[in-house]
Amino acid sequence: MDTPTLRGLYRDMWLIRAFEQGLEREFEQGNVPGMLHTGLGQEAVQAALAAHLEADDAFFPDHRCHGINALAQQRHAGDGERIMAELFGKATGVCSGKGGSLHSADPAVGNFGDNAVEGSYMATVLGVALAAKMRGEPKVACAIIGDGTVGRGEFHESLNMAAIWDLPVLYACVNNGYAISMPVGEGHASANIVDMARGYGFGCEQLDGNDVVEAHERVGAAVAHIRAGNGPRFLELKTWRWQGVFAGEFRPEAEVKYWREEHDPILMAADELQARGVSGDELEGIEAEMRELIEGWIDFAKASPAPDPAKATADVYVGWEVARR
Ligand SMILES: Cc1ncc(C[n+]2csc(CCOP(=O)(O)OP(=O)(O)O)c2C)c(N)n1
Ligand SMILES: [Mg+2]
Repeated sequence: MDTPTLRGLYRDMWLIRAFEQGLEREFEQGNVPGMLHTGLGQEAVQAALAAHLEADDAFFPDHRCHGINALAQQRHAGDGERIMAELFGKATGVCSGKGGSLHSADPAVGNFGDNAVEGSYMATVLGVALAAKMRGEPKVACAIIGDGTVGRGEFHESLNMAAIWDLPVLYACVNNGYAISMPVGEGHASANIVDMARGYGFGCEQLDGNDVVEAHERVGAAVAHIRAGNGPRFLELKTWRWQGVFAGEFRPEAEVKYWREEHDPILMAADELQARGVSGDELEGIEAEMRELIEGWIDFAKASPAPDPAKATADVYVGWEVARR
C-alpha cells in the first residue's frame, strides 16, 4: 500500500474514533436517546470496508457501525453530520431522527440499515444481491455481522443460498471475541468462524482486522472478485471492542492491555506511517482535524430541531400502491 492511501485510512480511522468518543461523551450527558454500542477499537475494519464500497453497492451495518455509516455518508453525499443528527434523534438525521443507532439507513449512499434483530439481514442481503445479479449490475451486497450472529440459523441459510445461487455477497464477520460476554469459542463449534464458513464451498479468509493495511488489501481483493461476477466471499476480521454490550469490564486485564496498547489499529497505523517518514506532528494534526470536524457535527446535531410529532408515521409504513404490487 502506498503512503497516501495509508494516510487516508489513518484519517478515516480518526474520523471514526472521534465520532464514537464524541458520541459516547454526549450519550453519558444524556443528549443521545436510546442504546449505544460503539465501534471503538474496530476502526480498521470499518475504514477498510468503507474504502471499497461504492454508493451503488449495498451494505448492511451492524450495531457497532456508526463509523462506516458516517464515512459512507460523508464520502458519497458530503453530509456525514446527518448520521450524527440521526443518533441524536433529530429531524435533520438520515431517517429524520426515527432510526437512531440501530436503524440508521440511507440507500442512496449504499447504507441499507441495521436491524436490532441480529442476523435478520442475512436474508435481506440475498435479495439485494439476487436483484443485482438478475439486472447484470456489478454490485456488491455486504453484510457486516458480529461473531454472535454465527449462532443464528439465518447465518447458515444465507451462506448456503449465496453459494448455490452464486450471489455477489461479501460477508464481513467482525470477530471481536465475544457476544455480550460469551467467548466466541464457547458459543460456537469453532473459535475460528472461518472454519465453519468454509463448509459452504466459496472463498473464505481470516485476517487481522486491526491491521488496516492487511484489511484494506484483503477487502479490496474480495470486492474485486465479487464485482467481477465470481460469486460470494467470506472474511473473518479478527478485532476487539473497547466497549461491551453492557457497562463494566469482564475481560482479563492482560487482554485489555494487549488490545488497547499493543494492538490498537490507530497506533499500529501510526507506527507504520512514522516508519515511512511521516512526522508525529502531521499525525497529531490529522487527529486534531478529525476531532474538530466531529465537534462541528455534534454542534449541528444539537442545534437541529426535534422531529415534528405530526410526521411520526411518515415514511414508516409502505404505501398501499407498493404493497399491492
Ligand atoms: C436475534 C437477537 N438475539 C439477541 C439479541 C441481543 N443482543 C444484542 S447485541 C448481542 C451480542 C452480539 O454479539 P456479536 O454479534 O458478537 O456483536 P458484538 O456486540 O460483539 O459486536 C445480542 C445477543 C439481538 N439483538 N438479536
Ligand atoms: Mg462479538
